[in-house]
Amino acid sequence: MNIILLGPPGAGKGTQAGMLVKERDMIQLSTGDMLREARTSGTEMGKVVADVMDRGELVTDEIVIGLIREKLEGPQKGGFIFDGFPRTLAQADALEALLAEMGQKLDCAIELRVRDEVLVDRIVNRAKEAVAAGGDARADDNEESLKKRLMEYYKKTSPLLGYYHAKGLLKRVDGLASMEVVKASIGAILDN
Ligand code: B4P
Repeated sequence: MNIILLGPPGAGKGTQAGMLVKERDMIQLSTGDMLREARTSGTEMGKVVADVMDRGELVTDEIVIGLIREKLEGPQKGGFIFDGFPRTLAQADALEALLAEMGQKLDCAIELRVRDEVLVDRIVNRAKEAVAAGGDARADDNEESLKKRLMEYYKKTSPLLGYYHAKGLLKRVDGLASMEVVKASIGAILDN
């Protein structure tokens, strides 16, 4: 089974993907995590990625698709949870083509629906909690970057909702509920 978790920044894509892989034989592919790893690599690509992420913009399709392609060549287990990918129509087309090359397809795209005000609270809290725990907040977890990340989401990513709806693959979940309730709603979709 191959599924996508879609939603604005802070909707809980990473949180839910992390919870799902603990219970299901699936692999989480988070482009956010891959890019955060790339930015610490000290390479030229890593520097470009860091600049783009800190501004709250989307990294180029070319870089992101390249990272996903590499991961799809690795272990497959019972399928993939795409967390934060695709984020553009070009990425969605590339994913369909990559899965087709592997003789696979996408089973569903799950939208986590959360109001903007709640997203801001969650991201600001995540930054505070990271600092309280003695670490550093993510460089893009501040109100200014978040404003840009939301604009990018509505402009470039939200068209994917119509794209997957037209294919009959879109499912919606109330992302405002508690993490456990969201997890149960996603589980019910997957079990059907
Ligand atoms: P991501 O790493 O994908 O992260 P995200 O959008 O911030 O959030 P996510 O939805 O995963 O939120 P989380 O579960 O952590 O992207 C970061 C950046 O990477 C992007 O801005 C972009 O620059 C770049 N990027 C990534 N993928 C890309 C792509 N495909 N193309 C181009 N660029 C790309 O949850 C957030 C907080 O909410 C947490 O603190 C969590 O504890 C809390 N929370 C979650 N669910 C909750 C719930 N139900 N109730 C209460 N709190 C909850």
